[in-house]
Amino acid sequence: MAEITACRSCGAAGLEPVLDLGRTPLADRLVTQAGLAGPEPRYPLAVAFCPACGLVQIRETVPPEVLFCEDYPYFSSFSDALLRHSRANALELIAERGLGPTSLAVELASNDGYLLKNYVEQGIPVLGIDPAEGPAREAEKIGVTTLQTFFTAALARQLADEGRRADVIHANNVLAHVADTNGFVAGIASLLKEEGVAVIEVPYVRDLIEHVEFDTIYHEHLCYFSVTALDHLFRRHGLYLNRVRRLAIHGGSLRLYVARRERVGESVRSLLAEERAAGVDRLDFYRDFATRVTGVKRGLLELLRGLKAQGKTLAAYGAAAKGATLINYIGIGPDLIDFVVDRNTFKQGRYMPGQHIPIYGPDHLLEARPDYVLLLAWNFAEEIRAQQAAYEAAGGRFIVPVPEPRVL
Ligand code: DWN
Repeated sequence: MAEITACRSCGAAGLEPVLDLGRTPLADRLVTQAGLAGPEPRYPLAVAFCPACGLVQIRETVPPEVLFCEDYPYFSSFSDALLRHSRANALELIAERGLGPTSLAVELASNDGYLLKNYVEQGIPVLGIDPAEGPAREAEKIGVTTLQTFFTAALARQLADEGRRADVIHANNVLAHVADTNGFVAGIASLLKEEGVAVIEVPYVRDLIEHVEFDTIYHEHLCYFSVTALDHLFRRHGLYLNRVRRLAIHGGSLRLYVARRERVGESVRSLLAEERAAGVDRLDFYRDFATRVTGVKRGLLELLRGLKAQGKTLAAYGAAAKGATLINYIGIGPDLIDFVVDRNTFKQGRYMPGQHIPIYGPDHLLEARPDYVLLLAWNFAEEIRAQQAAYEAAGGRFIVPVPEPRVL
Protein backbone atom coordinates (compact mmCIF):
# COMPACT_ATOMS: atom_id res chain seq x y z
CA MET A 1 0.00 0.00 0.00
CA ALA A 2 1.27 3.47 -0.71
CA GLU A 3 0.85 6.67 1.28
CA ILE A 4 1.05 9.82 -0.83
CA THR A 5 3.67 12.46 0.03
CA ALA A 6 2.28 15.13 -2.31
CA CYS A 7 -1.09 16.30 -3.66
CA ARG A 8 -2.76 13.86 -6.08
CA SER A 9 -3.65 16.74 -8.42
CA CYS A 10 -1.06 19.54 -8.30
CA GLY A 11 1.85 17.60 -6.76
CA ALA A 12 2.48 20.15 -4.02
CA ALA A 13 3.88 18.98 -0.67
CA GLY A 14 2.57 20.23 2.67
CA LEU A 15 -0.78 18.44 2.84
CA GLU A 16 -2.69 19.45 5.99
CA PRO A 17 -4.49 16.82 8.13
CA VAL A 18 -8.31 17.13 8.28
CA LEU A 19 -9.69 13.84 9.68
CA ASP A 20 -8.35 10.43 10.74
CA LEU A 21 -10.82 7.52 10.69
CA GLY A 22 -8.20 4.99 11.83
CA ARG A 23 -7.66 1.64 10.06
CA THR A 24 -10.76 0.30 8.33
CA PRO A 25 -11.59 -2.69 6.12
CA LEU A 26 -12.35 -2.07 2.42
CA ALA A 27 -15.90 -0.69 2.29
CA ASP A 28 -17.06 -2.73 -0.69
CA ARG A 29 -15.23 -5.93 0.23
CA LEU A 30 -18.29 -7.83 1.57
CA VAL A 31 -17.36 -11.00 3.44
CA THR A 32 -18.56 -14.44 2.37
CA GLN A 33 -19.56 -17.17 4.81
CA ALA A 34 -16.24 -18.91 4.11
CA GLY A 35 -14.33 -15.67 4.56
CA LEU A 36 -15.62 -14.96 8.07
CA ALA A 37 -12.77 -16.88 9.68
CA GLY A 38 -10.16 -15.55 7.22
CA PRO A 39 -7.87 -12.49 7.36
CA GLU A 40 -9.52 -9.16 6.59
CA PRO A 41 -6.96 -6.48 5.78
CA ARG A 42 -7.46 -2.99 7.21
CA TYR A 43 -5.93 0.19 5.83
CA PRO A 44 -5.33 3.67 7.25
CA LEU A 45 -8.09 6.09 6.27
CA ALA A 46 -6.87 9.65 6.80
CA VAL A 47 -8.06 12.80 4.99
CA ALA A 48 -5.84 15.76 4.08
CA PHE A 49 -6.21 19.18 2.42
CA CYS A 50 -3.89 20.65 -0.22
CA PRO A 51 -3.35 24.37 0.50
CA ALA A 52 -1.93 24.87 -3.01
CA CYS A 53 -4.93 23.72 -5.14
CA GLY A 54 -7.65 23.17 -2.55
CA LEU A 55 -8.05 19.42 -3.14
CA VAL A 56 -9.26 17.26 -0.24
CA GLN A 57 -7.95 13.70 -0.52
CA ILE A 58 -7.08 10.54 1.40
CA ARG A 59 -3.43 9.72 1.99
CA GLU A 60 -3.64 5.96 1.32
CA THR A 61 -3.79 4.46 -2.20
CA VAL A 62 -5.15 0.92 -2.29
CA PRO A 63 -4.37 -0.68 -5.71
CA PRO A 64 -7.35 -0.33 -8.09
CA GLU A 65 -7.16 -4.03 -8.94
CA VAL A 66 -7.87 -4.78 -5.27
CA LEU A 67 -10.78 -2.33 -5.14
CA PHE A 68 -12.66 -2.67 -8.43
CA CYS A 69 -12.20 -6.01 -10.17
CA GLU A 70 -13.19 -9.34 -8.77
CA ASP A 71 -16.43 -9.52 -6.78
CA TYR A 72 -17.06 -5.76 -7.09
CA PRO A 73 -20.58 -5.66 -5.65
CA TYR A 74 -21.90 -2.29 -6.86
CA PHE A 75 -24.61 -2.44 -9.57
CA SER A 76 -26.03 1.01 -10.37
CA SER A 77 -29.39 -0.35 -11.54
CA PHE A 78 -30.54 -1.29 -8.03
CA SER A 79 -31.73 2.28 -7.53
CA ASP A 80 -34.74 3.46 -9.54
CA ALA A 81 -33.94 7.06 -8.57
CA LEU A 82 -30.44 6.70 -10.03
CA LEU A 83 -31.88 5.17 -13.23
CA ARG A 84 -34.31 8.06 -13.66
CA HIS A 85 -31.54 10.58 -12.92
CA SER A 86 -29.25 9.01 -15.51
CA ARG A 87 -31.92 8.70 -18.19
CA ALA A 88 -32.84 12.39 -17.88
CA ASN A 89 -29.14 13.29 -18.20
CA ALA A 90 -28.69 11.18 -21.35
CA LEU A 91 -31.90 12.30 -23.08
CA GLU A 92 -31.10 15.97 -22.38
CA LEU A 93 -27.65 15.64 -23.97
CA ILE A 94 -29.00 13.71 -26.98
CA ALA A 95 -31.52 16.50 -27.64
CA GLU A 96 -29.15 19.40 -26.84
CA ARG A 97 -26.37 18.06 -29.08
CA GLY A 98 -28.49 16.45 -31.80
CA LEU A 99 -26.73 13.11 -31.37
CA GLY A 100 -27.48 10.31 -33.89
CA PRO A 101 -26.22 7.12 -35.55
CA THR A 102 -22.86 8.71 -36.49
CA SER A 103 -22.16 9.98 -32.96
CA LEU A 104 -20.30 8.16 -30.19
CA ALA A 105 -21.16 8.24 -26.49
CA VAL A 106 -18.52 6.84 -24.15
CA GLU A 107 -18.93 6.20 -20.43
CA LEU A 108 -16.01 5.74 -18.05
CA ALA A 109 -17.06 3.38 -15.23
CA SER A 110 -20.14 2.36 -17.21
CA ASN A 111 -21.02 -0.32 -14.61
CA ASP A 112 -24.07 -2.43 -15.69
CA GLY A 113 -25.06 -0.16 -18.59
CA TYR A 114 -27.48 1.81 -16.39
CA LEU A 115 -26.85 5.03 -18.41
CA LEU A 116 -25.56 4.07 -21.87
CA LYS A 117 -28.64 1.87 -22.45
CA ASN A 118 -30.52 5.14 -23.01
CA TYR A 119 -28.27 5.89 -26.01
CA VAL A 120 -28.56 2.34 -27.35
CA GLU A 121 -32.33 2.70 -27.23
CA GLN A 122 -32.00 5.75 -29.54
CA GLY A 123 -29.69 3.96 -32.00
CA ILE A 124 -26.64 5.97 -30.90
CA PRO A 125 -23.33 4.04 -30.83
CA VAL A 126 -21.82 3.63 -27.37
CA LEU A 127 -18.69 2.35 -25.69
CA GLY A 128 -18.57 1.49 -22.01
CA ILE A 129 -15.28 1.11 -20.13
CA ASP A 130 -15.35 -0.62 -16.73
CA PRO A 131 -12.92 -3.03 -15.00
CA ALA A 132 -15.54 -4.70 -12.83
CA GLU A 133 -16.38 -8.18 -14.12
CA GLY A 134 -19.96 -8.60 -12.84
CA PRO A 135 -21.34 -5.20 -13.90
CA ALA A 136 -19.55 -5.36 -17.30
CA ARG A 137 -21.16 -8.73 -17.99
CA GLU A 138 -24.62 -7.33 -17.17
CA ALA A 139 -23.98 -4.38 -19.52
CA GLU A 140 -23.11 -6.63 -22.43
CA LYS A 141 -26.34 -8.59 -21.83
CA ILE A 142 -28.39 -5.42 -22.54
CA GLY A 143 -26.43 -4.45 -25.66
CA VAL A 144 -24.01 -1.97 -24.06
CA THR A 145 -20.63 -2.77 -25.64
CA THR A 146 -18.13 -2.66 -22.78
CA LEU A 147 -14.34 -2.81 -22.59
CA GLN A 148 -13.65 -4.59 -19.30
CA THR A 149 -10.55 -2.62 -18.36
CA PHE A 150 -9.41 0.54 -16.60
CA PHE A 151 -9.55 3.85 -18.47
CA THR A 152 -6.05 5.32 -18.86
CA ALA A 153 -4.37 8.01 -20.97
CA ALA A 154 -2.76 5.22 -23.02
CA LEU A 155 -6.12 3.54 -23.75
CA ALA A 156 -7.58 6.95 -24.71
CA ARG A 157 -4.75 7.58 -27.19
CA GLN A 158 -5.23 4.10 -28.65
CA LEU A 159 -8.97 4.64 -29.13
CA ALA A 160 -8.35 8.10 -30.64
CA ASP A 161 -5.76 6.61 -33.03
CA GLU A 162 -8.43 4.08 -34.06
CA GLY A 163 -10.70 7.03 -34.91
CA ARG A 164 -13.04 6.40 -31.93
CA ARG A 165 -13.22 9.90 -30.48
CA ALA A 166 -16.28 10.77 -28.46
CA ASP A 167 -19.01 13.38 -28.88
CA VAL A 168 -19.99 12.81 -25.26
CA ILE A 169 -17.97 11.29 -22.43
CA HIS A 170 -19.83 10.43 -19.24
CA ALA A 171 -17.88 9.84 -16.04
CA ASN A 172 -20.13 9.45 -12.98
CA ASN A 173 -18.65 8.72 -9.57
CA VAL A 174 -15.29 7.68 -10.99
CA LEU A 175 -13.05 10.80 -11.10
CA ALA A 176 -12.72 10.58 -7.30
CA HIS A 177 -11.89 6.87 -7.55
CA VAL A 178 -8.82 6.87 -9.80
CA ALA A 179 -5.28 6.56 -8.49
CA ASP A 180 -3.87 8.55 -11.43
CA THR A 181 -6.13 11.60 -11.41
CA ASN A 182 -4.02 13.54 -13.93
CA GLY A 183 -3.65 10.57 -16.30
CA PHE A 184 -7.42 10.04 -16.24
CA VAL A 185 -8.14 13.69 -17.13
CA ALA A 186 -5.43 13.69 -19.81
CA GLY A 187 -7.19 10.64 -21.25
CA ILE A 188 -10.48 12.50 -21.40
CA ALA A 189 -8.72 15.36 -23.22
CA SER A 190 -7.35 13.05 -25.92
CA LEU A 191 -10.53 11.00 -26.36
CA LEU A 192 -12.89 13.97 -26.69
CA LYS A 193 -13.79 15.32 -30.15
CA GLU A 194 -12.90 18.98 -30.76
CA GLU A 195 -16.51 20.03 -30.15
CA GLY A 196 -17.26 17.19 -27.73
CA VAL A 197 -18.31 17.50 -24.08
CA ALA A 198 -17.38 15.50 -21.00
CA VAL A 199 -20.24 15.37 -18.49
CA ILE A 200 -18.83 14.34 -15.12
CA GLU A 201 -20.59 13.81 -11.78
CA VAL A 202 -18.69 13.90 -8.49
CA PRO A 203 -19.76 14.23 -4.88
CA TYR A 204 -19.35 17.88 -3.75
CA VAL A 205 -16.95 18.37 -0.83
CA ARG A 206 -18.92 21.35 0.42
CA ASP A 207 -22.03 19.18 1.00
CA LEU A 208 -19.84 16.48 2.59
CA ILE A 209 -18.45 18.96 5.11
CA GLU A 210 -21.66 20.94 5.74
CA HIS A 211 -23.79 17.79 6.21
CA VAL A 212 -21.10 15.79 8.07
CA GLU A 213 -21.17 13.02 5.44
CA PHE A 214 -17.98 11.45 6.78
CA ASP A 215 -19.31 7.98 5.89
CA THR A 216 -18.81 8.75 2.20
CA ILE A 217 -15.08 8.67 2.99
CA TYR A 218 -13.61 5.29 2.14
CA HIS A 219 -10.67 3.87 0.18
CA GLU A 220 -12.51 3.89 -3.17
CA HIS A 221 -12.87 7.68 -2.82
CA LEU A 222 -9.35 9.11 -3.15
CA CYS A 223 -10.45 12.73 -3.85
CA TYR A 224 -13.23 15.05 -2.57
CA PHE A 225 -13.75 17.85 -5.05
CA SER A 226 -14.54 21.53 -4.91
CA VAL A 227 -15.09 23.60 -8.05
CA THR A 228 -11.84 25.42 -7.18
CA ALA A 229 -9.79 22.20 -7.19
CA LEU A 230 -11.54 20.89 -10.33
CA ASP A 231 -10.91 24.09 -12.28
CA HIS A 232 -7.16 23.79 -11.59
CA LEU A 233 -7.19 20.10 -12.53
CA PHE A 234 -8.97 20.50 -15.89
CA ARG A 235 -7.00 23.56 -17.01
CA ARG A 236 -3.76 21.63 -16.40
CA HIS A 237 -4.86 19.31 -19.26
CA GLY A 238 -6.21 21.90 -21.73
CA LEU A 239 -9.80 21.34 -20.66
CA TYR A 240 -12.28 23.93 -19.42
CA LEU A 241 -15.05 23.64 -16.85
CA ASN A 242 -17.66 25.70 -18.71
CA ARG A 243 -20.86 24.82 -16.86
CA VAL A 244 -21.69 23.24 -13.49
CA ARG A 245 -24.90 22.15 -11.77
CA ARG A 246 -25.40 21.25 -8.12
CA LEU A 247 -27.36 17.99 -7.72
CA ALA A 248 -29.03 16.40 -4.68
CA ILE A 249 -27.98 12.84 -5.56
CA HIS A 250 -25.57 10.96 -3.26
CA GLY A 251 -25.82 13.58 -0.53
CA GLY A 252 -24.91 16.46 -2.84
CA SER A 253 -23.00 16.24 -6.12
CA LEU A 254 -21.77 18.40 -8.99
CA ARG A 255 -22.46 17.77 -12.67
CA LEU A 256 -19.56 19.24 -14.63
CA TYR A 257 -19.67 20.16 -18.33
CA VAL A 258 -16.07 20.12 -19.57
CA ALA A 259 -14.83 20.90 -23.08
CA ARG A 260 -11.72 21.67 -25.08
CA ARG A 261 -12.82 25.26 -25.81
CA GLU A 262 -12.96 27.87 -23.05
CA ARG A 263 -16.54 29.18 -22.67
CA VAL A 264 -16.75 29.58 -18.88
CA GLY A 265 -20.34 30.39 -17.91
CA GLU A 266 -21.94 32.20 -14.97
CA SER A 267 -22.69 28.92 -13.14
CA VAL A 268 -18.95 28.27 -12.75
CA ARG A 269 -17.97 31.86 -11.95
CA SER A 270 -20.62 32.15 -9.22
CA LEU A 271 -19.72 28.84 -7.55
CA LEU A 272 -16.03 29.79 -7.56
CA ALA A 273 -16.97 33.09 -5.91
CA GLU A 274 -19.18 31.31 -3.36
CA GLU A 275 -16.32 28.95 -2.50
CA ARG A 276 -13.91 31.85 -2.03
CA ALA A 277 -16.43 33.60 0.23
CA ALA A 278 -17.07 30.41 2.26
CA GLY A 279 -13.34 29.62 2.45
CA VAL A 280 -13.69 26.23 0.72
CA ASP A 281 -10.25 26.90 -0.82
CA ARG A 282 -8.66 27.40 2.65
CA LEU A 283 -7.89 25.03 5.54
CA ASP A 284 -10.12 26.93 7.98
CA PHE A 285 -13.24 25.54 6.30
CA TYR A 286 -12.23 22.03 7.35
CA ARG A 287 -10.83 22.73 10.83
CA ASP A 288 -13.83 21.70 12.98
CA PHE A 289 -14.94 18.80 10.77
CA ALA A 290 -13.26 16.15 12.95
CA THR A 291 -15.03 17.48 16.05
CA ARG A 292 -18.41 17.36 14.31
CA VAL A 293 -17.75 13.78 13.16
CA THR A 294 -17.00 12.77 16.75
CA GLY A 295 -20.30 14.40 17.71
CA VAL A 296 -22.21 12.18 15.27
CA LYS A 297 -20.36 9.12 16.59
CA ARG A 298 -21.29 9.91 20.20
CA GLY A 299 -24.90 10.85 19.34
CA LEU A 300 -25.61 7.76 17.24
CA LEU A 301 -24.08 5.36 19.76
CA GLU A 302 -26.14 6.94 22.56
CA LEU A 303 -29.32 6.67 20.48
CA LEU A 304 -28.78 3.03 19.47
CA ARG A 305 -27.61 1.89 22.92
CA GLY A 306 -30.54 3.69 24.50
CA LEU A 307 -33.04 1.90 22.28
CA LYS A 308 -31.32 -1.42 22.88
CA ALA A 309 -31.49 -0.83 26.64
CA GLN A 310 -35.24 -0.37 26.28
CA GLY A 311 -35.37 -3.85 24.73
CA LYS A 312 -35.93 -2.57 21.19
CA THR A 313 -34.67 -4.58 18.20
CA LEU A 314 -32.52 -2.87 15.56
CA ALA A 315 -31.64 -3.63 11.93
CA ALA A 316 -30.19 -1.57 9.06
CA TYR A 317 -31.02 -0.80 5.43
CA GLY A 318 -28.40 -0.67 2.62
CA ALA A 319 -25.21 -2.75 2.56
CA ALA A 320 -23.62 0.40 1.16
CA ALA A 321 -19.93 1.28 1.12
CA LYS A 322 -20.80 4.34 3.18
CA GLY A 323 -22.50 2.00 5.65
CA ALA A 324 -19.25 0.08 6.09
CA THR A 325 -17.35 3.26 6.96
CA LEU A 326 -20.06 4.30 9.42
CA ILE A 327 -20.35 1.02 11.34
CA ASN A 328 -16.60 0.40 11.46
CA TYR A 329 -15.59 3.92 12.47
CA ILE A 330 -18.32 4.18 15.11
CA GLY A 331 -18.09 0.56 16.26
CA ILE A 332 -21.65 -0.56 15.48
CA GLY A 333 -21.64 -4.35 15.45
CA PRO A 334 -24.03 -7.34 15.69
CA ASP A 335 -24.41 -6.52 19.41
CA LEU A 336 -26.51 -3.53 18.28
CA ILE A 337 -27.69 -4.32 14.72
CA ASP A 338 -29.18 -7.79 14.07
CA PHE A 339 -28.94 -7.68 10.25
CA VAL A 340 -28.71 -5.44 7.19
CA VAL A 341 -31.03 -5.67 4.17
CA ASP A 342 -30.24 -4.78 0.56
CA ARG A 343 -31.98 -5.22 -2.80
CA ASN A 344 -28.74 -6.11 -4.52
CA THR A 345 -28.91 -9.91 -4.81
CA PHE A 346 -25.12 -10.06 -5.15
CA LYS A 347 -24.79 -8.64 -1.61
CA GLN A 348 -27.40 -10.89 0.01
CA GLY A 349 -25.98 -13.85 1.92
CA ARG A 350 -22.72 -11.97 2.60
CA TYR A 351 -21.59 -10.00 5.65
CA MET A 352 -20.67 -6.35 6.20
CA PRO A 353 -16.90 -5.72 6.20
CA GLY A 354 -15.29 -5.65 9.63
CA GLN A 355 -18.41 -5.92 11.77
CA HIS A 356 -19.67 -9.05 9.92
CA ILE A 357 -23.36 -8.18 10.26
CA PRO A 358 -25.36 -10.56 7.97
CA ILE A 359 -27.04 -9.16 4.81
CA TYR A 360 -30.48 -10.34 3.70
CA GLY A 361 -33.08 -9.30 1.14
CA PRO A 362 -35.51 -6.45 2.04
CA ASP A 363 -38.38 -8.91 2.62
CA HIS A 364 -36.63 -9.87 5.84
CA LEU A 365 -37.79 -6.57 7.35
CA LEU A 366 -41.44 -7.61 7.36
CA GLU A 367 -40.51 -11.14 8.47
CA ALA A 368 -38.32 -10.11 11.41
CA ARG A 369 -40.12 -6.79 12.16
CA PRO A 370 -37.28 -4.94 13.94
CA ASP A 371 -38.52 -1.94 15.94
CA TYR A 372 -35.95 0.40 14.32
CA VAL A 373 -33.97 0.41 11.07
CA LEU A 374 -30.77 2.46 10.66
CA LEU A 375 -30.72 3.90 7.12
CA LEU A 376 -27.15 3.34 5.99
CA ALA A 377 -28.21 4.26 2.41
CA TRP A 378 -29.61 7.58 3.68
CA ASN A 379 -28.96 9.15 0.26
CA PHE A 380 -31.91 7.11 -1.06
CA ALA A 381 -34.15 7.63 2.01
CA GLU A 382 -37.19 8.79 0.03
CA GLU A 383 -37.09 5.87 -2.41
CA ILE A 384 -36.48 3.31 0.34
CA ARG A 385 -39.25 4.65 2.60
CA ALA A 386 -41.72 4.56 -0.28
CA GLN A 387 -40.70 0.98 -0.93
CA GLN A 388 -40.92 0.10 2.77
CA ALA A 389 -44.25 1.82 3.49
CA ALA A 390 -45.69 -1.44 4.86
CA TYR A 391 -42.87 -1.67 7.41
CA GLU A 392 -43.55 1.87 8.69
CA ALA A 393 -47.31 1.28 8.59
CA ALA A 394 -46.74 -1.70 10.88
CA GLY A 395 -45.04 0.63 13.38
CA GLY A 396 -41.42 0.30 12.25
CA ARG A 397 -39.26 3.43 12.48
CA PHE A 398 -36.25 4.57 10.41
CA ILE A 399 -33.15 6.28 11.86
CA VAL A 400 -30.89 8.51 9.76
CA PRO A 401 -27.29 8.95 10.96
CA VAL A 402 -26.22 12.28 9.38
CA PRO A 403 -26.00 15.30 9.64
CA GLU A 404 -27.26 14.46 13.17
CA PRO A 405 -28.69 11.08 14.24
CA ARG A 406 -32.50 11.19 14.45
CA VAL A 407 -35.55 8.96 14.31
CA LEU A 408 -37.81 9.78 11.33
O1 DWN B 1 -18.98 6.10 -5.44
C1 DWN B 1 -19.76 5.22 -5.24
C2 DWN B 1 -21.17 5.53 -4.96
C3 DWN B 1 -21.69 6.42 -6.02
O2 DWN B 1 -21.94 4.39 -4.92
C4 DWN B 1 -19.35 3.82 -5.26
N1 DWN B 1 -17.95 3.82 -4.89
C5 DWN B 1 -20.10 2.90 -4.44
C6 DWN B 1 -21.45 3.34 -4.11
O3 DWN B 1 -21.42 3.79 -2.80
P1 DWN B 1 -22.49 3.23 -1.77
O4 DWN B 1 -22.41 1.75 -1.76
O5 DWN B 1 -22.36 3.95 -0.49
O6 DWN B 1 -23.72 3.69 -2.57
P2 DWN B 1 -25.22 3.69 -2.56
O7 DWN B 1 -25.64 3.83 -3.94
O8 DWN B 1 -25.71 4.70 -1.61
O9 DWN B 1 -25.66 2.25 -2.02
C7 DWN B 1 -26.94 2.03 -1.71
C8 DWN B 1 -27.13 0.56 -1.39
O10 DWN B 1 -28.49 0.41 -1.08
C9 DWN B 1 -26.84 -0.35 -2.57
O11 DWN B 1 -26.28 -1.54 -2.13
C10 DWN B 1 -28.22 -0.63 -3.15
C11 DWN B 1 -29.09 -0.56 -1.92
N2 DWN B 1 -30.46 -0.14 -2.20
C12 DWN B 1 -31.49 -0.98 -1.80
O12 DWN B 1 -31.26 -2.05 -1.26
N3 DWN B 1 -32.77 -0.60 -2.04
C13 DWN B 1 -30.68 1.06 -2.78
C14 DWN B 1 -31.97 1.45 -3.03
C15 DWN B 1 -32.25 2.74 -3.68
C16 DWN B 1 -33.06 0.57 -2.64
O13 DWN B 1 -34.24 0.89 -2.82
